[in-house]
Amino acid sequence: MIKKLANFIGNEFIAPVNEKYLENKNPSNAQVISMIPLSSSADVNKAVDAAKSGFNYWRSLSPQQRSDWMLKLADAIEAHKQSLAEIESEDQGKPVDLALKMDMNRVVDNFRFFAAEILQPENLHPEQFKIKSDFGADNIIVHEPVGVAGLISPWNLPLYLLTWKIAPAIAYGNAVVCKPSEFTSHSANALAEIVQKINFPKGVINIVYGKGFQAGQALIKNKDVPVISFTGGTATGTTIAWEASSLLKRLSLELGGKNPNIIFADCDFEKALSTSIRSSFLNQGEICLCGSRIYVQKPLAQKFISAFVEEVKKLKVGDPKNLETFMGPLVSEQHLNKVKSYIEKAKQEGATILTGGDSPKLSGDLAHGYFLNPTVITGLKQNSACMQEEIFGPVVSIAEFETEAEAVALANDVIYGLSATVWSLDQQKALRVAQAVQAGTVWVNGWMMRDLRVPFGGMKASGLGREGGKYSRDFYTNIKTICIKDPS
Ligand code: TXE
Repeated sequence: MIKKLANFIGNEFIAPVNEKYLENKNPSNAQVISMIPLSSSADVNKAVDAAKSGFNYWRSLSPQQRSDWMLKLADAIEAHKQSLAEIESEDQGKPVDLALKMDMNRVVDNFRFFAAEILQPENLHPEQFKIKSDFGADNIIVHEPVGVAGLISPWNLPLYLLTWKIAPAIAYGNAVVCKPSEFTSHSANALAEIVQKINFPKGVINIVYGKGFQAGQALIKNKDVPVISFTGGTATGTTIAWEASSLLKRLSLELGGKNPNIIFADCDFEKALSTSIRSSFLNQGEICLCGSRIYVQKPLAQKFISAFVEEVKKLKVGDPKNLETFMGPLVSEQHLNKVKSYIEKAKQEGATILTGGDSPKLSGDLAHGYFLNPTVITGLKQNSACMQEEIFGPVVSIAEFETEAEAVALANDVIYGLSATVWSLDQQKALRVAQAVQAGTVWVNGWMMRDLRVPFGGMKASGLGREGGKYSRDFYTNIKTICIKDPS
C-alpha cells in the first residue's frame, strides 16, 4: 500500500499546492512505499504563516505550560515507540531494534530534557541572577524567543536529529517549520500524527516535505524565519551558509565528519575492539560521529587488525526486522553507489580490502535491497580519497602509527573536525591527545556517550555553532540585557 504524505501545517495535513510528489522506496527491497510531497515556496510560506500565528499563542504560555505540553508529547511518543521504530527502520534501513533503542529513546529524551531545562532557575527567574555594576545599576540578562525557526534535517538519524532541533526551539518559546530529508520523511509524518492526536497547540510544529533545493531553499529564503538549524553534508551546509549570511540569519550547521579512532598500545584491548566495531558500523556506518579512520599504535597493530577483521566478519547484514541483524541496507541506491565508488577508488590505488567491499547474497525481495557488507581497508595513502573524504557508509580504513605526535598529526590531517576517539589507559596522554586533536567532541575510552547538557558541534569543515543544554538556549533565543539604574 503506497502512502501519500501531506505537509503538516497548522495541525492539518495539507497536499502540496503543485500536487507534485516524489517516489520513496523501502531500501530493504527497493519497492515504492510512499509518495513524498515535492513542496515549493508556496507550501513553505503557508507553513511559516501558520508558525507565526502558532508562535503568538505559544510564546504567551509560561515555561511551565510549555514544559507540560512537551512532556505530554514525550509520553505520547514513548507510547508509540515500537511503531515509530518500525516506521523509521522501513524508511531508513536501520535495524528495528537499533531504531527503538537508539533513535526513539533519544527522541523521547530530547523532549524531556528540554522540558526540564526551561524550568531551571536561571531560565525561570533571570532577575535572580542579575549582575550589579559599579555605576549603581542592575543588569538582567533575558532570553527571548526569536519567532519561527527553520529546521532542516538529514536521513541518517531522521527523527532523532529532527527532534534534537524541535525540542529546544519550542522549549524556548519558538514555533518551527521543519524540512526533513526527502529520503526519510516517514517518521516526521508519524510525529505529526501524534502532535495532531494530542491536540498540541496549533501551528507550533509544522513540517514541509520535499527536495532541498526547492522546499529547503524556500525555508532559508523566507524573511520571517530568522534562525536556521541544519544537519547534513558539508557541501550543502556551505551553500546554505552563503545564502543565509546574506540575509543575516542565525545559523547552526552540523556537517560531515571523517573522525579518527586513535588506539594506543596501552589501551583496554577488549573495550577498544568491541567499541570500535560499533563506532565503525553502527547504523550502517551512516552516523556523522562514526570513527571511519582507525589508527593503531604499531606494537598492537597486527593483533588488533586481525581481531577486528574477525569480529567484523561475524556481523549480520540482512533484514532489519530480524533481531540478530546488525546492519540493514544503506538508505538509497544512490548512496550505495556512492559508497561503492570509494571502495573501487581504494582498489585502484592498490589498497587492500581485508573484508567486505561486496554485497551479501540475500534471498527473496531482500535481493533487491541496498545492502553492503562491512568493509575494512588498509594500505591507503593518507592523502587518498578514502582517507580524506566522508564516505558515510560501512567502510573504515586502518593504518598504523608509532608516536603520540604522529597520531595527532594523522588525526588532524583532514578538512573535518567533528569528533574523535582516543583509547589509552594513560589518562595524561589521553587528555594531551584529546586537547591536540581538532574536533568538537573527543571521547576517551568510549564512544557516543552523550550528556545533552554539553555543547555539540564541529570545527573546520564539520560545521558552525554548538547545540545542547544552554548552548541551544543561546541559539534559539535573542539574548537581551536590561540595565536598571538604581533610582537612589
Ligand atoms: O545530505 P544533504 P545528503 C553527509 C554524508 C552524505 C552527504 C550528503 O556524507 O553522503 O552529507 O547526504 C536538505 N538548501 N551527511 O544528500 O544534501 C536536504 O533535503 C536547503 C552527514 O542526505 O546535506 C536534507 O533535508 N536544504 C550528515 C538536508 O538538507 C537543502 C548527515 C540534508 O541533505 C539543500 C547526512 C539546499 N540547497 C549526510 N540541499 C551529518 N552530519 O550527520 C539539501 N538540503
